[in-house]
Amino acid sequence: MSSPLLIDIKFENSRKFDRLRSTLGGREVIDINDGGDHPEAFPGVHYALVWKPDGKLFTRLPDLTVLFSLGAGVDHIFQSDYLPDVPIVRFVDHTLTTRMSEWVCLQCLMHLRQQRSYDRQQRERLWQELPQPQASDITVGIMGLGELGRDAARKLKTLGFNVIGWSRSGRPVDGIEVFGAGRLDPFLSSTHMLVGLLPLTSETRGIFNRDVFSKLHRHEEIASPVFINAGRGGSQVEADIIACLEDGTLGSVSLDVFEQEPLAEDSPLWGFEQAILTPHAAAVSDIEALGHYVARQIARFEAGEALENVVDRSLGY
Ligand code: NDP
Ligand code: OXD
Repeated sequence: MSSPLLIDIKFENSRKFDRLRSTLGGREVIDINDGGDHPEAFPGVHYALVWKPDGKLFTRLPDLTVLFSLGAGVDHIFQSDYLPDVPIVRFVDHTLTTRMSEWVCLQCLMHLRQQRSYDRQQRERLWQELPQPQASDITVGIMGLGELGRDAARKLKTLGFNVIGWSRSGRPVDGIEVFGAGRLDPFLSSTHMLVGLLPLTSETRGIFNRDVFSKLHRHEEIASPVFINAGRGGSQVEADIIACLEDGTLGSVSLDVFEQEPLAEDSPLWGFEQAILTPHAAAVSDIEALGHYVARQIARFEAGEALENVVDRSLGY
């Protein structure tokens, strides 16, 4: 008999849950957040799909065999002290990747074309041309060259930016210079716009700090250096970002992720003209694409084929 799929996602409405269920080919789905009366344990449940799960959930799943993440990131899963030794499959999906690249390209262009300054000029009814370097005058350095970083790199290149990248392994990526983990300083000193697309792990926590920002390359004609982050807020030190915006070490930022989410109403970050903030919405998982993906992975698993996009637990991503 096929195992149910248990879900621990806090859906904002039941329509999303119904859309997810409709993609799962009739498999029984248990939504533990539906307000129903659920048993203490779920024997016979082999699969679970989670987003920021209750840490103790796994103690209730004695037969768990494969764990799926609603998102590309899995730091939310590693926070549990009760994580069983089962494969963790993260979500890798074309539409997610495409939308992330749209967000990254949009931010780079916003800063290149000084849109925030033009917004102010519009409010002030001021007719004034600003300097206009072209994309090829700017080097975008991407930290994290995985599924998302590689696609963003390709699209930024198409827009004309010089693109370089930095990753743990330094694995080559077509068409861009890649710096390995030990070559962070030369990477930073060539970079005008720093893009963070890193997973949150013990190694990347707090990596975007004053020391890193102070090594970036300034372009005199735009509000630079620029820091753009859509990886995880835990990788950035917000007190340093604020201080660096205040003293000019950073010219402008775009942030989609924050140390605490939602961002506190009294965070000074809200108030900077040169800070573009979005509410962890750079690339939201499409619920139907997710359902199809999970169904396909379960079918592979049950046919004895390898699961895809399994997290390396020793690396944490
Ligand atoms: P991948 O696992 O495909 O890529 C991760 C990249 O980071 C790899 O290039 C990896 O290096 C690099 N990396 C990891 N650890 C280190 C380290 N210690 N030092 C240097 N490089 C490191 O992830 P994705 O591209 O799919 O996603 C990246 C992150 O984006 C997710 O983990 C998630 O946090 C975030 N995200 C945010 C979204 C949003 O809406 N804001 C949406 C989706 C994802 P190597 O190539 O050597 O392995
Ligand atoms: C993800 C996210 O990890 O949306 O996919 O943050």
